[in-house]
Amino acid sequence: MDLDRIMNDLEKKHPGEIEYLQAVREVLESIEDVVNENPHFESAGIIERLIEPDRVLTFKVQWVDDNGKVHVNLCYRVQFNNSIGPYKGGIRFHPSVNLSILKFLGFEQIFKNSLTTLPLGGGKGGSDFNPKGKSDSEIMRFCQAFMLELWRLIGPNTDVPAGDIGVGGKEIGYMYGMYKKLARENTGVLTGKGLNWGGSLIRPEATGFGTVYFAKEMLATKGETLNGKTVAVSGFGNVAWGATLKVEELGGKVVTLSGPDGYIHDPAGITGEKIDYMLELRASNQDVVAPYADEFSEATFYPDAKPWEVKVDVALPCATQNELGEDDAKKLIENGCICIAEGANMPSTPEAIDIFQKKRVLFGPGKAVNAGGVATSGLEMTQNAMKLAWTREEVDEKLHHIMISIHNACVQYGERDDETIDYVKGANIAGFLKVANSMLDQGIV
Ligand code: NDP
Ligand code: 2IT
Repeated sequence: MDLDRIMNDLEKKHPGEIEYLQAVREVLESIEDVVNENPHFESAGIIERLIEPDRVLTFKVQWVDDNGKVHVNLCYRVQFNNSIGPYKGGIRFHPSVNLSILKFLGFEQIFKNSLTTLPLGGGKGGSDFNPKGKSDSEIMRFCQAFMLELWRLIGPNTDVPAGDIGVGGKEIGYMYGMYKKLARENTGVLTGKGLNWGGSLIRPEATGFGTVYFAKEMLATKGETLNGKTVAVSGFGNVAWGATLKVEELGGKVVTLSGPDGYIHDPAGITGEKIDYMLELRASNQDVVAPYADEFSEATFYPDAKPWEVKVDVALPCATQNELGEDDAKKLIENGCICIAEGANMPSTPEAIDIFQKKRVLFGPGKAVNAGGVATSGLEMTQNAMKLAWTREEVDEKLHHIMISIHNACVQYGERDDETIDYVKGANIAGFLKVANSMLDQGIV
């Protein structure tokens, strides 16, 4: 495989799509040897076919705010690859959303979904709509207008969106209501639904729980557990919340959370009612974590800084892409951090990953670590198809089992000669092989 030629061609076709090019390069670097050992992948053009999405829908959404002002937002759905199942992936509402970010997320989703062991293809969608400071009625009107366009492209066996940054249970509810009205059907067309209308127990917690289950498996390879460990978490959203809950349950202590305004350090630990307070902060829709330090006096707020400067054993970046750079990685290592597990998608920059890999600390990439969210979405689709609901324990057990299988797949394909594990390589190869072989089976379509 001529990696440089492929990347040069891609850069020429999609100049400036930084995140997308970054995600593709990382995967191609990992799978280069496997592709070279399997010439039939090259003769079937698997790589060139895999790195471009099947299709991208771009549309505008116009809506009216509570004061009668008209707004126009850019919206997208990227259907990347459906070789192993219907397109599946979240919807992100954030002012930073653009095609590059959604293509990187859709591309990552192909391999992540493949790792879950479930029949799920890869896709992603979203809008530059900013939910911050919007009223419930404004969010409802926007979600309805968004679905008015999107509904023709999706379906329970075609493309099944879910939440991501800025899209949680509330937004999924408004979108589902509009889809149901337009399509005149009640099906599992979206996941992350409310428990009363087809949602799965554990789905809200699943990404964070899965992240911690994966970190637990990583630590076990070094004979370590989470018990007594201090943990830095970034973000204060859905994933950060689930991860904090599970770390507490397993005997660890989360001491940070962060937002776009800075980070909170709470050496006493973010436990019990403080974890509930994270939900309140998030629901306040104001995009700041600073109020935590007013509410709990043992905590300190550090404006415009990141939690990676705090001395911890484990780091769980759970906010957004490229939030952990080279200097942050150096600080974590200097302070003795032994395990970094990515709850968010691509939160570490390539330079940061390079440092973690060279220092041989445990580093788990997002597509393996945070796959518990989409895996539990897959379990929600199964329950919807059966028209049955599993108990909390049943879903949690299945999720736990899936995270162990993903860890095993990373070990199988990522073990280095020195017996340490390259989880980036392991996850990319394991995820790739299933998709590439399915593409071969199905011909050039
Ligand atoms: P939420 O919207 O619930 O939370 C995102 C959190 O990150 C918020 O606290 C958000 O603040 C914060 N954030 C966003 N940008 C920044 C920034 N530049 N600096 C610091 N904090 C920031 O989203 P999720 O928890 O669902 O998503 C978090 C990450 O996890 C994303 O990378 C997402 O793709 C990934 N993920 C999510 C899954 C899910 O099921 N929800 C599944 C797998 C991965 P604000 O938005 O207010 O700026
Ligand atoms: O990045 C992700 O895996 C998600 N946002 C969840 C996708 C899903 O379909 O549940």
